[in-house]
Amino acid sequence: SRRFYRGESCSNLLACMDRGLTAEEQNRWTFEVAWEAANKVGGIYTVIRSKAYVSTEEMGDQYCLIGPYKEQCARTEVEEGPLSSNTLNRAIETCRNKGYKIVTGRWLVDGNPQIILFDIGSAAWKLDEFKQELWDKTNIGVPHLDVEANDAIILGYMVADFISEFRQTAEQDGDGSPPKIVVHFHEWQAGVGLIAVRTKHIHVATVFTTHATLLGRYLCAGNTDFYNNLDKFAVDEEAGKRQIYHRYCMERAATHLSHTFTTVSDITGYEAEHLLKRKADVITPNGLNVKKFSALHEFQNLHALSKEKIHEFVRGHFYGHYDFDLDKTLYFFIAGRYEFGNKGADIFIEALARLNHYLKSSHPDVTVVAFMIFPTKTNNFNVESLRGHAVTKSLRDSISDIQNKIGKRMYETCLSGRLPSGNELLTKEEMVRLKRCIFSLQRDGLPPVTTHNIVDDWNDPVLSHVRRCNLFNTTHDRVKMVFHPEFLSTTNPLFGLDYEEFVRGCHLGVFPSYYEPWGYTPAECTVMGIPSITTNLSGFGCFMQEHIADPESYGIYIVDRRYIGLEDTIRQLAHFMYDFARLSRRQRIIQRNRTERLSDMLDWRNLGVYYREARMQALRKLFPDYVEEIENSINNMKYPRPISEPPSPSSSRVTTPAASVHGSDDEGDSVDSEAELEELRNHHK
Ligand code: U2F
Ligand code: UDP
Ligand code: G6P
Repeated sequence: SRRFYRGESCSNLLACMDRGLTAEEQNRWTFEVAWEAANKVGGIYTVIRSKAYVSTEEMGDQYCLIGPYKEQCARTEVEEGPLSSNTLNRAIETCRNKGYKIVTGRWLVDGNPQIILFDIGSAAWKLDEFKQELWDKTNIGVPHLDVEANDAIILGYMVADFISEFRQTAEQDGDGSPPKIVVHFHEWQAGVGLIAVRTKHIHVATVFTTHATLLGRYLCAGNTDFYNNLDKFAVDEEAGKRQIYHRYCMERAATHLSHTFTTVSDITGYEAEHLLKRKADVITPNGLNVKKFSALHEFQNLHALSKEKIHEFVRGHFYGHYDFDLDKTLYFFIAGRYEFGNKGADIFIEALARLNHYLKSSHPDVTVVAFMIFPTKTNNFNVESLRGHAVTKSLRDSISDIQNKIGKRMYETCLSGRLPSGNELLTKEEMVRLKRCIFSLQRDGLPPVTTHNIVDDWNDPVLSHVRRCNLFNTTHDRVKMVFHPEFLSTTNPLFGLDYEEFVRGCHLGVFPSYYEPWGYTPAECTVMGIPSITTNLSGFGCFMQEHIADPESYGIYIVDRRYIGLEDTIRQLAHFMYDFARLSRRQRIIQRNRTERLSDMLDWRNLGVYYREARMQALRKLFPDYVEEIENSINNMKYPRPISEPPSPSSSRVTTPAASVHGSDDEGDSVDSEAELEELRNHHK
């Protein structure tokens, strides 16, 4: 259904002339407006930031980001200074003369894009005027108390003022032909800018992208049977009940006023069609800047290194109950915003309880440690967790001290020409010291489920579910639970690794979301070569299903939350985890190699085409003859079942589908026999 204009015959001269010209030669400009430009709030920040590299690669300084000035983030991420084009600088100067405080410069991220940040406070005195204009033109009234909405209005009108100035300046500076300007707005907060640009009749092409709908988020969080009722919701009434009617109106107005409307996935497109009443013109899936994660051939080694750090955490956390073999332990995890039901944490815990049962009865030598990383309110780390790490550290220190001394004694004895005997090596005092360490490793209770003191822990949804499912980390449990209610960082005293390292050290990411417009977490796993579980209700899951013949064999497990009942979903999830737990180390290594091979698909270098397509469609509304050559490399990527692959590593180099930019996947580790491949295949049947 997506249209690309490659190879289309030239219908007129102007169109032909545009082909092959640079953005600068065409006097073509792109602005991308987002609340989260150089301002980390949520997922949109990741979108804008990771995409910056390809955007500047394509358009150079004809590309510019726009957002609100948020001092904290801007001071550390933005290098201030004038922009490279005089046209831009003059337009900014005119706006500054109106009293607006505007910071310009370059964002210090890959691609180093130009950025314009508007200080909302500096135009706050015009709020009433802006609101009046919004009301006169659109009849949208915004309550005084909604500060976030008021800020969005101020930003929106400041941006529109700037765009209007810029267009005039660019027209004067150009060769007489009108400048081709696309302004791309993300999400409802930036969407007010789009409303202002259109109601002021500024002659620029506009694109609006929604990353989730306001109503969708609210309705899903409220335990509604969302997808089966999408066409039945009384949207105005539902928005009114939740006191977001005015926000909803702004979102809907931006959707309808845009020349091109896009959503991040088909599933959000479907949602928007019913809740915002417009079908998306283009789907613009979220990518990643794969270079950032590319560890060349190193990702398998990195896995082993990071896993060792997680082992160290586990030794400390489970001290006194450390009776399982780390070599046969698997690390599963779920992470993200703490939206318990939307992120599928409920069914994850439920399925873990079943996995526990399966493993107990059939594979009691395997242990699964399930990490849950969801930030919530805490009163810091709990004493039990800290103590565990202190006693294991003290044991480690004592041993390394004794080890040194033994070495010295051994050296002296050998120098004198004889071999040391056992009791010469380890002294009595040292034995006592070790015994004391061992005694301090005893504990009364069970290893705690959570690492922190959670505020109101009785009502915490994760803890309540864990209690209900009886997952208390007893010696008999094959599934152990660790709830870490804070995002990870290198300064974390328990883990000492950041989120990326943590992901690399794990075996499987589990993201069984119910509401997930895209879902960066499983995508990030994929580019790091870590298999993951996702669902057919997440944008990412559907995207993978559409492009890969047999996602499971590539380590992308897609749980059905759409066509089967909840009980069946939970059973399927438990079975995926159980199947995974039964893979041999070699099979896991093969699978990680395959997972990593999918990285190209998620790279902005390939996914950026959808943004280009959206911009072109918008420009064509203003300039019907405008044509741009866009090559869709995604559609040319083929990920067939890997079954046909020859088993030997040397020949797989030639036939590896869609060769990864990081080189071939045939590390010594991955040499797999036909029998093992067959086994892996059977596993997935
Ligand atoms: C949609 O995600 P959102 O941006 O709407 O989600 P948010 O709640 O705004 O933010 C989640 C982000 O917040 C970060 C975390 C995420 O990037 O790293 N964060 C944090 O840094 N500290 C905290 O304490 C809590 C959160 C949509 F729902 C997703 O499916 C899409 O992938 C995303 C991008 O299109 O848009
Ligand atoms: N994340 C993080 N630190 C953590 C756990 C998660 O920075 O300890 C990030 C993760 O890298 C991902 C984001 O949180 O980029 C979650 O984004 P996703 O698109 O999955 O969901 P959203 O929260 O945006 O709905
Ligand atoms: C990587 C390393 C191997 C290691 C393996 C462990 O592939 O390169 O040396 O044996 O990881 O895999 P596992 O799935 O057991 O953590």
